[in-house]
Amino acid sequence: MLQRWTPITVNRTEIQKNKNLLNKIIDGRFPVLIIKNFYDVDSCKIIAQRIDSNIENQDPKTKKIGVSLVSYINRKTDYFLQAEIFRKTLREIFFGLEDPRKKIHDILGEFFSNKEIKIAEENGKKYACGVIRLHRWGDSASLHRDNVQFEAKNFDVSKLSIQLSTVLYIQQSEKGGELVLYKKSWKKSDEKFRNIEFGYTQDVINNSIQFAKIKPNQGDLIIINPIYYHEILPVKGKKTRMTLGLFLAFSNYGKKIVTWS
Ligand SMILES: O=C(O)CCC(=O)C(=O)O
Repeated sequence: MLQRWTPITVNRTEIQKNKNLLNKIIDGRFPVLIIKNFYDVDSCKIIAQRIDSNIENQDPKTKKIGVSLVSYINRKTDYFLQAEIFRKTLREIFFGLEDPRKKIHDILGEFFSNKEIKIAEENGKKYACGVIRLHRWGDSASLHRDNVQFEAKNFDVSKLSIQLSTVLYIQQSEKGGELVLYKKSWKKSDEKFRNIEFGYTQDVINNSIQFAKIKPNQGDLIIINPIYYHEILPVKGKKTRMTLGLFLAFSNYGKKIVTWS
């Protein structure tokens, strides 16, 4: 029997008093930290409108705007080239609004006041900062986990031992599109359950584990430990599910937290 694994939900103002919340996400005691009303809803609407009117019209099949490192594991030069190209695109999308990526950096600064928060850099080149993902009617993301330490050993960010993932909900779908997190973290022997295209078969999570189901809510920010298996259920309805994703990583004793996408 699947059992609930309960999320932690807070308002932005409660973070100062609860700085150790992220430790509970890192060690898997809780599946997700949901920060309610993190980013202005009207700004979310403007961003969604810009995506709808510009990007969607140009290429209605686009699944993402921005660069995701896992798509460039063996193409490091291309990754850094594309990161620069999309830096400009994302700036245009957020133009005149509070940049949500800066706001994410600021909140990380509140959690980790003894560390410096910076976009990751390697050989003087900045990593990509933020990827907008679009899920339309019928789209889903099958069971997967994210772990740069295993996946992208030739990038410097892979040397950091603790990785978290932040996701800002820019727009939710009318129905469906829930994020489901399972209390099962990835281990190397799970690779036998890997799908050819993407993700893992359901066998990787046996049916006796806890899970959490999160309904995206415009303006909320979630923080998860992405080594725990998760999936996005199929989106239903005409409204595109839109998110902004950003990873962060650090080591316990290092002075820096780096971010990338
Ligand atoms: O969009 C979400 O709710 C979760 C995103 C996700 O699955 C991921 O970043 O790996």
